[in-house]
Amino acid sequence: MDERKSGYIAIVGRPNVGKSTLLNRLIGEKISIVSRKAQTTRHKIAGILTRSDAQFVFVDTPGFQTRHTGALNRAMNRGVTEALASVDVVVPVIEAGRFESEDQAVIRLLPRDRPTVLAINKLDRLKDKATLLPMLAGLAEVFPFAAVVPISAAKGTQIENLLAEVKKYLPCGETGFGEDEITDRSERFLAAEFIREKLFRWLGDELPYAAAVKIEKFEQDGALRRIGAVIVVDRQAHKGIVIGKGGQTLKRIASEARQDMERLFDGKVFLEVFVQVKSGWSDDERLLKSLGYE
Ligand SMILES: Nc1nc2c(ncn2[C@@H]2O[C@H](COP(=O)(O)OP(=O)(O)OP(=O)(O)O)[C@@H](O)[C@H]2O)c(=O)[nH]1
Ligand SMILES: [Mg+2]
Repeated sequence: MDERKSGYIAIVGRPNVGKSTLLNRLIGEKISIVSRKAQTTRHKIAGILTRSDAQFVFVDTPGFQTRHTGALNRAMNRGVTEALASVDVVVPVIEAGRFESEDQAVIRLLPRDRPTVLAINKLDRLKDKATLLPMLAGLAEVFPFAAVVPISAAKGTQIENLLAEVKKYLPCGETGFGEDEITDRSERFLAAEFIREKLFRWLGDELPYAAAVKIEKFEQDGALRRIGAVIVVDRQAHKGIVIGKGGQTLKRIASEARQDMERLFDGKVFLEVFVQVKSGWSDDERLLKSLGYE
């Protein structure tokens, strides 16, 4: 019987602190999408790291919303509170040198009965490392953290320290995932997410929030995958922007997403992407369900 340490760890925090970057760094593969814009992650996704002595199941969550309302944001916040309720260890993420009221709001949500290891991310951005000390002292008064670890998810700094602190609080028991499993999500889900990441990269500041991605076809033929996807937008005018002049924007989005898929799936991908207008999709509970929002 396998009696390693194993358990679930929720990664939570305000939007844009680097939660998804951290998840990818922890498991060493890109499975969670990242962008410089806030509110990139919309769905919980687990990343699994299996070592000889422990299995860590990290759950990346959407950035917690304090300002916006609407069905999509409500669904995203629900995902965060559900994750907090069901994990063994909590890793809240904040940014070095930047503790805001939104971070405070996340700290208020944390369950008091769960070991909580705070990660202070983007250490590489901090010019004067001495400013960390007063920050650490202040944080100790905010919440009884089991440990506080300054890290850089982007550079990979102090990640082993974070893992060592988390491991201390994992229960012993049977591991739930196989040795080579890296996520709880399907390739179909990941394919949609990779496309959504490119929308964030190529589509200005507003449009990515008004778009969703749906996979309509996913067929596997040996090492070849044939994938058909639809980008759902809110308005007719958005459709033209996504397609771009002579189809250039859509082509770039599809090509970059396909490369990410081929890397992760380790096989060739034929990807077709269309654009469809569905007004009000982000505030329509039924439509949200059909797009995979629980
Ligand atoms: N300099 C620096 N930038 C980082 C670091 N970690 C993440 N970033 C950047 O911060 C931005 C946000 O990263 P994400 O990983 O998408 O942040 P997130 O917390 O998952 O954001 P949401 O999903 O929107 O809540 C991206 O531009 C990352 O490249 C870090 O350690 N150092
Ligand atoms: Mg994210």
